[in-house]
Amino acid sequence: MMTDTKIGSPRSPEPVPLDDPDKHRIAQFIDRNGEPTEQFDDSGLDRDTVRNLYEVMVMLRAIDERGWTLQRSGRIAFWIPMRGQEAVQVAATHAMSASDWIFRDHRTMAPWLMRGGSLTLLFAQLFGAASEPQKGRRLPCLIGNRAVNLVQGPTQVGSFITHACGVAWAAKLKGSDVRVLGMFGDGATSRGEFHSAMNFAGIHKPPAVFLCINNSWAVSTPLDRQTASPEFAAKGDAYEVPNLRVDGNDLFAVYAAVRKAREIGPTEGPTLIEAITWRQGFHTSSDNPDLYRREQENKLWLPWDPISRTRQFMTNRGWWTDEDEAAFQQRCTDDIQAAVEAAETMTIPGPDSQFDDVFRESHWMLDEQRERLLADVGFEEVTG
Ligand SMILES: Cc1ncc(C[n+]2csc(CCOP(=O)(O)OP(=O)(O)O)c2C)c(N)n1
Repeated sequence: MMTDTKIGSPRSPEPVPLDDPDKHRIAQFIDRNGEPTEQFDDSGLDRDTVRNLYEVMVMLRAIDERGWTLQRSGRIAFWIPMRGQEAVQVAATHAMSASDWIFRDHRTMAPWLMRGGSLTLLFAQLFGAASEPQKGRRLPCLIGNRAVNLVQGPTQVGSFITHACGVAWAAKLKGSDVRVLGMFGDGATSRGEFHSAMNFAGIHKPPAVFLCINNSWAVSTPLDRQTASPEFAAKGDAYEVPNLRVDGNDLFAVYAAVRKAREIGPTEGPTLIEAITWRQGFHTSSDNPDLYRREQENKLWLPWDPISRTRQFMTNRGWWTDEDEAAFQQRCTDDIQAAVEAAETMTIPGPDSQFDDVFRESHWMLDEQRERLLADVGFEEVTG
C-alpha cells in the first residue's frame, strides 16, 4: 500500500488480491478463466439460473453504457457507473428471498431489475420524470420500490446501515422469516452508522447480511486511507459479528456466501461479508479518476472482469454460445432504446413539487413558500 496519495498524483498500481486468494482469506469458486477452483460449489445454481443471472449482469452493463452516454451528451444530469461490480450485486440479490428487505447504495441497480422493476421506470428516474417511484425528486441512480421491499439508495453514504439493522431486529421481534440485506461500499465503513449497526448486531443478533462491497476506492480515497486494518471483514470480530471475505467478481462465491448468511436464521443473527471487487469506471460522471488512479491498475483488474469470467464458465460447459451472446446483446440494445424513448418524453415535475409530501395535509407556511417560488420562477408545467 502506498501512503502518499495526493490529488493529481496517482498512486502506483496495487497488486490484485484476487490473484492470491488464500493469502487474503478470500473465498473463490472460479478462477480468472472461469474454471472451478478446489473450493467450487455450484450451490444449486443450475444452467438456466446461471444463464439468467448472467443476462442480468449483461443488461446492467448495457444500462451502464447507455447511462454514461446519456449523461455525456447532456440528456441526464448525473450517472454512477457500475461497470465491474455486476456479479456481487446480482448474486447477493438472488441469494435473498423475495420478501426479504434490501437496502442498496448508489452503485447497485441489480435489485431493481431482479425484483421486477421496469427498464422504462429506471430510465424515467434518470430523466427525473414525475411518474417514477421517487417522483423525479431524487438523484439519478438512487431508485427504490417500497412495493418489493427495496429501499431507495440514500445520498448520505452508509446512512442506511443502522436502518437495515433495525428492520432485521423488527423482523426478529415479530418472529417473521424476513431477513435483510444491506449493500454498502468500503467508504461506508468509516461512518458511525456502520459501527453502531455492528455493535447492535453483535449484541441483539438481528438476521441481517451486511455486504461490504470493497472496490478499493471511495471516490479518491484509497484503502489505506480508509482503514488501518488489512481487511474490512475483520472489523466484525470486534463486535462478535461472524465475517468472511469473498471474491466479489465471482458469481458463485458471492451467491454461496450470501445464501449461507441468509439461511443462518434469527438465533445466530448477522454476518458481515466483504466482497472484493473493482470499479472499472469513474466514481460518478462528476469524477476524474486520472487524478488519483493509473490506467495501468485498471488493466491489472480486467482479467478478473465478472462478466467475462461467468461467460467463460458457461461456454466451457456448452451453456452459452456466441449466438446466444449476440441475440441477448441485441435484446439489451432494443429494450434500452425503447425504455429511453418512453422515459424521455415523460412529464417532469415542477420546482414546487419539493413542497409535496412534506406533510400529509398542506401547511400554510409551505403554501406561502410555494406561491413565492412559483411567482419568482414564473413556472409552467414542462413536458419532456
Ligand atoms: C456522508 C457522505 N459523505 C460524503 C459523501 C460524498 N460521497 C459520495 S459517494 C462517496 C464514496 C463512497 O465510497 P464507497 O462507500 O466505498 O462506495 P463506492 O462509491 O466506492 O461504490 C462519497 C465520499 C456522501 N454522499 N455522503
